[in-house]
Amino acid sequence: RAEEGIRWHRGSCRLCGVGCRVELGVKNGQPVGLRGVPQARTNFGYVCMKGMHFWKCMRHADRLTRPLYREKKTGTFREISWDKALDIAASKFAEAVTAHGNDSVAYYGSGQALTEETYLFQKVMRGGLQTNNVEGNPRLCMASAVGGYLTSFGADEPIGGYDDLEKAYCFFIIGSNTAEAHPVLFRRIMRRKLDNPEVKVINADPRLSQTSRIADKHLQFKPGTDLALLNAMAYVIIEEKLYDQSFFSTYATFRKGKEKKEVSFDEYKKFVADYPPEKAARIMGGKVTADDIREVARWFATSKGTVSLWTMGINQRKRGVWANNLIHNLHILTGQLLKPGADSLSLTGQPNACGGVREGGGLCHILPGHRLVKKEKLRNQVEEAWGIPKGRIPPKPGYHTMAMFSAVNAGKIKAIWINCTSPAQSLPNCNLYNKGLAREDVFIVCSDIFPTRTTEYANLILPTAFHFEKTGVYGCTERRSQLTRKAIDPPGDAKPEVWIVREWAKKLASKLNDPVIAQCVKPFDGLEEGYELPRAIWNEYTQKLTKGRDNDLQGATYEVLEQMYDGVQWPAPTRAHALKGGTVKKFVRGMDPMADSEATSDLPYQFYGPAHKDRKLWVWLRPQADPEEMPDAEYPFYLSTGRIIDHWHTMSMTGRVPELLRANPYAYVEINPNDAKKLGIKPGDMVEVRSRRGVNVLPAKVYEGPIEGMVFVYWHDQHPERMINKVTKDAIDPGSKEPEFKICAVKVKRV
Ligand code: MGD
Ligand code: SF4
Repeated sequence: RAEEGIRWHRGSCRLCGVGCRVELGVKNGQPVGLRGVPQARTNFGYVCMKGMHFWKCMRHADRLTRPLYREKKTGTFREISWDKALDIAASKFAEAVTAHGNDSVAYYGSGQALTEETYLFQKVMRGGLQTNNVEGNPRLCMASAVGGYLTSFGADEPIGGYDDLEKAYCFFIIGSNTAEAHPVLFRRIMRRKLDNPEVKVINADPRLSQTSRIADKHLQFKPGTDLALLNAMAYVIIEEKLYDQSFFSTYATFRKGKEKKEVSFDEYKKFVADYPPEKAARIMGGKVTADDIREVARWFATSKGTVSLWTMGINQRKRGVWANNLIHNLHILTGQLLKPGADSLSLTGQPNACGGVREGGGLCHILPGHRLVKKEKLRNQVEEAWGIPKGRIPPKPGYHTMAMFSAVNAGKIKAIWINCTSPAQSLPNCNLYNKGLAREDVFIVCSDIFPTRTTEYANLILPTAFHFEKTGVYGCTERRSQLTRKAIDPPGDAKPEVWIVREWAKKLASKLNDPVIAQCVKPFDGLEEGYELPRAIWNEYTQKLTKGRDNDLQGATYEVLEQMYDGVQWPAPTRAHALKGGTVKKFVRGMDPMADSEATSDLPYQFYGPAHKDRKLWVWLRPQADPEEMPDAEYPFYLSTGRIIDHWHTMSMTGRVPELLRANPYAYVEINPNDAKKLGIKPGDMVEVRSRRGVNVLPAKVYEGPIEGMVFVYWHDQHPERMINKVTKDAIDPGSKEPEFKICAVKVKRV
């Protein structure tokens, strides 16, 4: 009877990158529950606790419902109409462009915005306002994985997907607390192991986490030493001849240095000879022995199928791209790739970091369809698709995230639109960048569903529709695009972003007297915002800009996505292929239509990715490299930060769900019992965690999680005393520009 009158609306989960297929229950126009979809191959009906509860924040009293404006950041917000709000936003951006040039404006978006939203924002910024200052928070999580895939496999995004989990015999989980950050996938790994006791799980992580608890071997080492581990595993694979010579001599070459110089297998062997397990174990410290390294290398190489899984412990590092390369190396050397149950699978943090941002042109150097900004031919293809003059998109990539907020600090950016993200809390060393956000000469628009630490710096706050209050596509970890249809109305005057951008662009066009800006949104004029508008945007993107690209999505129309229980994995160039679910494994002839159409030989695997002209996989010579900031006499501890199971990022959503807040109401610092004893810290004592940049005061959790000499704090808490990004360091990977959230030096004392 409780089910009476409830209609269930299919969509995907709002939160993490697993992309669970769910249904929202709606009764009398209000959300009343959420359940998994048993037919969905992403999650087989399971959802985790935060996924199950997120709908409870949909009607929270804090929801933003009217546009709010204040001239000065010290002033008080007042409600204004949409017309007035968009007029102000257009005037301020137009003024900045006129007075300071096109690169004085910027868009900073999110791997949680729908693909249609990211696509339209970047179209107006690049094609209309002629700036590539288009960035997003995936720079903070996925950029190193992108760099790794491009440099190792020649194409971004993984080859396989979740299907491999049920076929794998060895899981190599490194730098990922899958149990808490990707719980439903972790359940699949656990199930696989419980059903098949011969399956091995290796966990490589400086912290004993919930994930480590199912590991056959947990390698616990000093933060920042896993490049030595990965090279030492390659050493064992070579020493014991566990490699698959026929695989790598057919499909791979060996590369080194900035010049990407090709070298011989012998030279690679010489390089790896510098990492005998005994030496690596000494570098890694902790409890790792040479025998451990030998054993895990054997498991990895000799299993019938090995899947590696990693996230931010590898990506958020000064040498994140290198660490990604070294994982891929192991797969290429051993041929643990492309066959069932074998893959090098980077897990995405956010629900649409792959889809909307990596594929849709949401970063400063890429255009939709994995096109590089700096390539004229590719820019021209986009200009042609948009019907705008050739040469309209500038050739220079815009600011990457940390450069963008440094430019805000320096007053070089005069107007910035922040959508679906809260950099005032999520940027490393945030105190420094918040000074820029506070500048009166920087006009800030925030579009969000709730007030956040970032809206505190805004001039204009625009209330947006939430998930299930609008229609659009998310693309999860495994190249899978899933449609969520609008099921309920947003509260008050909140509007979908696609409507907001379209109306803003029209006003911009008239203020700057520029018909090309109007042209960017003309194809969408007059379309109803709940379904027709996002569908038209999706059509333009997929039909005009993915055709023939490695993420070809032409077959995945809204009509097809509505029919599919769990969406479509690209490439899906035709309707027929999309209706079969798309491509489970890229590059495999007979499975991937592009591997067939792009084939240049009879070989079963065809690496058609755009970045490697030789159409080969590349094994890289990458040395061990220390983090930017090492502990020293003054700051003797490593600090690491990450997620916990109950919360999502800045807690703007999960912090407003009573069940989740009760489960974990505030951040604490995890400290190893031996360190706690030395410092006289007992459980629950208030502890100061201080770096060269800032300080937090938090209760202590004395726990054998972090290795000795390391402390861990979850980063979700918004409280000014417990916002750990005041303490973290803004060092970045020189290749991917991703910050090293995972490692910096701190001192710790009881207060
Ligand atoms: P979120 O809380 O996900 O954090 O950091 P953020 O992106 O800043 O912000 C999403 C915002 O979108 C919320 O304010 C929410 O209210 C709003 N929102 C929800 N739905 C909608 C919608 O439909 N439309 C609009 N316009 N807004 C909506 C994430 C970032 O943080 C990332 S991606 C990573 S990987 C980093 N991880 C990390 C870490 O591991 N450690 C530390 N110390 N810091 C980190 N920061 C990074
Ligand atoms: Fe949502 Fe991720 Fe949980 Fe699945 S695992 S229900 S996608 S938060």
